[in-house]
Amino acid sequence: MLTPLACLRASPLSTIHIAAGRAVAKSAFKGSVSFSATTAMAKSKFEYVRYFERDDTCLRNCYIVVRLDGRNFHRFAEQHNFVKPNDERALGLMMRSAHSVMEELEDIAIAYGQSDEYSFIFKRSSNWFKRRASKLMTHVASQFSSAYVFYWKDYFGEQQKLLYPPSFDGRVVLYPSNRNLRDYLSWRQADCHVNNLYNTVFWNLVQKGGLTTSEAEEKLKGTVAADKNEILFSEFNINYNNEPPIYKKGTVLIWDKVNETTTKHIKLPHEEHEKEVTVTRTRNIITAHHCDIIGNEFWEEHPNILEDDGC
Ligand SMILES: Nc1nc2c(ncn2[C@@H]2O[C@H](COP(=O)(O)OP(=O)(O)OP(=O)(O)O)[C@@H](O)[C@H]2O)c(=O)[nH]1
Ligand SMILES: [Mg+2]
Repeated sequence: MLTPLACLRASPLSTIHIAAGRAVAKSAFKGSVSFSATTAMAKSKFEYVRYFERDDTCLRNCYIVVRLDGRNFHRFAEQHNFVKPNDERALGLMMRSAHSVMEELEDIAIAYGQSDEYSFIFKRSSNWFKRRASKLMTHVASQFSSAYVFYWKDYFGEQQKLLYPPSFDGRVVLYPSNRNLRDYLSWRQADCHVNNLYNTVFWNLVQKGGLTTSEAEEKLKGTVAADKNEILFSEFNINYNNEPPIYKKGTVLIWDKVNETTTKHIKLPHEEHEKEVTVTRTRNIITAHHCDIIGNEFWEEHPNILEDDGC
């Protein structure tokens, strides 16, 4: 078998065709030649393959939503002994990973997550990576995945080892108006609510009520939200409204401005002693909220998340 170096040496130079411009040939090592080039340098005959690349620039003025979803997390949760139906460690780790995405990548105005999914919303005016969908999506997915692994131990400790590398799929969706974007986020939060209510009743029936999973499934067939609330209350003394907001509402991450006050000791040139001075500066930090985003209140409290529709 040829080593990579041997391959390089063996490659026939005649296959490298210089169409035009200046090329500087240098002897890199004995018996082989490599090319270094100026920017004016031309293209090899292979260059045409670039034109097979698809233009995936996202339409201007639209919000760019990148949604990630854990691959086969049903199995992943089982294998890593996630608490049913909600594992605080898992939700915390998802939040930490999303935080890392917002910190590292530019122009994300808001993120929303629940279960094994997170949506990241790039500002409609963003020009990050020239709005190329594949670049945006892959950067989000890889940053999120590596953060998930990197911070695993902070949430699961030494007892629960990470048994295999998790992965997340990604998709890009464009929304042209504030209404569309809000409806998208409302859709994800409504999904969180519906699933969480179902899962809360289901696992109470199984874990506390002693039903098998099929019996619990059968009992819940055809029930509406009010029926599920009733089962929780009458059979398990649980008021669904008092369940933790992170389970019921998911997690919203946004940028917030905070004032940070620090004390500094300054000595002016013509003064004998140091002076204590308080300095206040405004910093942007990411904050987490587990609140309703379907109604208007959240959006009225944070008017800077959405950009003007008249762009
Ligand atoms: N026990 C437990 N399971 C969770 C938790 N969060 C997510 N999951 C699991 O992750 C699944 C996420 O749903 P899906 O994304 O539809 O299913 P998936 O198995 O990831 O399948 P694909 O996304 O299609 O690959 C849930 O059905 C749960 O099984 C949690 O906090 N606790
Ligand atoms: Mg999934």
